Amino acid sequence: MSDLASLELLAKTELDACADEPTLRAWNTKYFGANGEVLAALKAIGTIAKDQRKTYGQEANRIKETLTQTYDAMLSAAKERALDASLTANPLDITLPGRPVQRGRLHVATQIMRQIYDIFADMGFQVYRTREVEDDLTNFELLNMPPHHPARDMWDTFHTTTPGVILRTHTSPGQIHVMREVCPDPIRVILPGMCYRYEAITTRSEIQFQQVEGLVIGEHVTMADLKGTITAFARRLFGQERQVRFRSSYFPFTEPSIEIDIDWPKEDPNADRLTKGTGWLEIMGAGMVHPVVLRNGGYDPAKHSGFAFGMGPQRITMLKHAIDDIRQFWANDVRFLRQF
Ligand code: FA5
Repeated sequence: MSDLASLELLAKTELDACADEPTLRAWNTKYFGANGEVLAALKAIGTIAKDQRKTYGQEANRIKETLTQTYDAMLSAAKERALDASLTANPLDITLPGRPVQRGRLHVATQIMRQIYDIFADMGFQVYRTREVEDDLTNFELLNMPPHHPARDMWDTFHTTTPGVILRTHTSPGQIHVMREVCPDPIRVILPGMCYRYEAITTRSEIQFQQVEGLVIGEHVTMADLKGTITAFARRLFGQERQVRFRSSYFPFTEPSIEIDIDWPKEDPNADRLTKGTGWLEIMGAGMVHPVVLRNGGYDPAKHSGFAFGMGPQRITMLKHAIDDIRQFWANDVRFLRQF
């Protein structure tokens, strides 16, 4: 028992002398580590003669409790002192403004696509996505362009090593997919996505660009519906005061075919360049779905009619934001992208 008393006295004296965290931890190892002296005293309980064991055990545990409590209190006080000292030595000014965080934003192409989706969604159109890798049959033949049809020259094509498998040159083959899926029900969809053309890259033409196709099929769908839809779209995107002009044109998959222009404000210093002096600017091709295409999609042209249109959102964005080079869209230059 006197051993325990002198152990406590010694341990307590040494503990009181500890001034910081390292000396405290060293003390703890000495008395409570794997070979610690207090721990050894506790382990010895079993070896004490039976009649003294109870008193010895109680005393050993009391010493352990008292020392542990004092140690814990001294350790947290030492940590606090160290923190205070370091804050005084290296003062931290928490009133300084933080470093600005770089924030991302939507790519300008995504922004315009979402605007287009919103406008057509308000008119009851759904978004229908189809494949970018197509076959010759769907990209051309089923759209009324048999092999060697001269209209194929309008679409220079990337071919894969598998014969007949190509990258789609426009979103129009999506018309066939959606028609075959939902026929004979009516259709009101837009078909957005990437297209690929083996063309010389210029400031207005890329080999990879987006298109948004539109397709409406039902009974009694007329050219008036096409004109009304496109006029409403153009005015929402470009401004209510815009004039919309419909010009006759040619596409193999529509009959009649048209091209759609909007007037461009003469005050705009770029007006002459953009409109080649005419004051009108083309925004898309369109027309009434050709009877051959309707039939290829499963519809009976005697009962159903429809209209389709196809636009290039990159060209439309160039107009909206006076961007003079289409290559900027995929060049990943943040100085360009940050402007939108
Ligand atoms: C077509 O691709 C037709 N499929 C559009 C269509 C759909 C007509 C449905 C009738 C009915 P075009 O080749 O003109 O047509 O392309 C449509 C739009 O895609 C163009 O007005 C232009 O905005 C965009 N576009 C075409 N080629 C490129 C290119 N190389 N780079 C960027 N945009 C392009």
